[in-house]
Amino acid sequence: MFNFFKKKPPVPAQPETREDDAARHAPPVETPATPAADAPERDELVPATPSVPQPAPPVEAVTPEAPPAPEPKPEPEPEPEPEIETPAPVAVVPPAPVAEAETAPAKPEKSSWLSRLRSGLSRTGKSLGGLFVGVKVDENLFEELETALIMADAGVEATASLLDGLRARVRKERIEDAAQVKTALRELLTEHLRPLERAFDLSRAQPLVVMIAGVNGAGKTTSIGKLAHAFQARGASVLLAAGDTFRAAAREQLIEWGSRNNVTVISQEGGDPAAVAFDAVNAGRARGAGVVMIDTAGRLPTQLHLMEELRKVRRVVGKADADAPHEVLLVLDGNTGQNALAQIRAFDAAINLTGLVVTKLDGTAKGGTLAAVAAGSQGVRPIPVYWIGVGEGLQDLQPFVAADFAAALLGD
Ligand SMILES: Nc1nc2c(ncn2[C@@H]2O[C@H](COP(=O)(O)OP(=O)(O)OP(=O)(O)O)[C@@H](O)[C@H]2O)c(=O)[nH]1
Ligand SMILES: [Mg+2]
Repeated sequence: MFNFFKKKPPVPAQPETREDDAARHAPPVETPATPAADAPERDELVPATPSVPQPAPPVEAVTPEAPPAPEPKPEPEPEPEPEIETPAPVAVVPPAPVAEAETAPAKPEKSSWLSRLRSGLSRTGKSLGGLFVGVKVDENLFEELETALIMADAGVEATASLLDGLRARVRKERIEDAAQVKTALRELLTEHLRPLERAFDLSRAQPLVVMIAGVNGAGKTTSIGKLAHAFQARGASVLLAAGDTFRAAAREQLIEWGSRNNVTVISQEGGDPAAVAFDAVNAGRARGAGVVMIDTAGRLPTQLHLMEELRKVRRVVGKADADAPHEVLLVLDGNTGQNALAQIRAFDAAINLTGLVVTKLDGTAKGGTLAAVAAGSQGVRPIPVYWIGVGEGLQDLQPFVAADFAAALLGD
């Protein structure tokens, strides 16, 4: 447990955090007590309410009662993280009892989530895959393919490149059978998407600090819950930071995921998301956690002050650990279509993304957007897609595999 109220020795200078904005997330001012002389330095991270001085809301570490992994170390105190100390007035909420089936669901068969991906992308699968049935290999087929790829949100660059490659191959190999053209397209699509396929390296830092951002409702919090499960299965101890301090429900949602996975959640009622992230990284270091995942509130790229807030979270995390965040992930709703490219561009400009998580591919997504990302359409960098979401369950986040995705796009 931590004493987040205890006087903290000077935190490394935080010039940028002092300059920060009036807060969207400022907590309600109920007890306008003047901060004591030894008020925690966190106050520097909490946006001030202009006229009324206010104490920093308490940071809570919601820790499961008997977690297997992150054992609070009674002593010794870690040198560089003085604010993470021993017991204190911190709320420790034991996890709600969870049904066995929820905590340890049977590993789903690959075929089960693949078939969900296939059915999620079936709109594109039918329109693209259907073109090859009982037709001659002629210019008409190529034209229809072009239209279908554009309709699937693949974008003009990817569509042109795929069709050029397909035409060349059909010519070179003298393909006359439509089914073989389909196979060739599948191979070309796989190669086209392959640069987005990248394994997530859990071991390159400890703790590995992962910041998660995205527009409202994209699936950030749910994905964090699923990732906590996956990382634990790979032997990593996990700590979560409820950086969406604006909505109580958002905090509770993350705490619920923490409880399902038996991991500690650092949270704070109201206040500054950057402060929560900062504390979580320090807590993760003090506890020897393997991964710290920072949830953030949803925001639109057009909400410039909220994008600035996200930059601040990233900056402040870097003050707790100079190399952090090691991964900055954008969660994209797979149903978003071409607008996803604008989201990638804007979030990348603000916080320098290292990866994507594409959710809700079990719904009615067209899926072609990833081909557009791979082609660098509309000025996006081809950022790796670490995972795809294919359902709401704990196991429904799967690594992105180019060949599987290409097959689903063609209805195979
Ligand atoms: N079918 C399906 N639903 C998903 C998937 N991922 C997330 N969801 C659902 O999408 C909804 C929103 O998910 P959240 O995780 O709360 O999204 P968020 O980005 O944290 O939302 P805000 O914090 O409000 O911005 C929830 O109902 C999730 O269960 C997925 O891969 N498939
Ligand atoms: Mg959320």
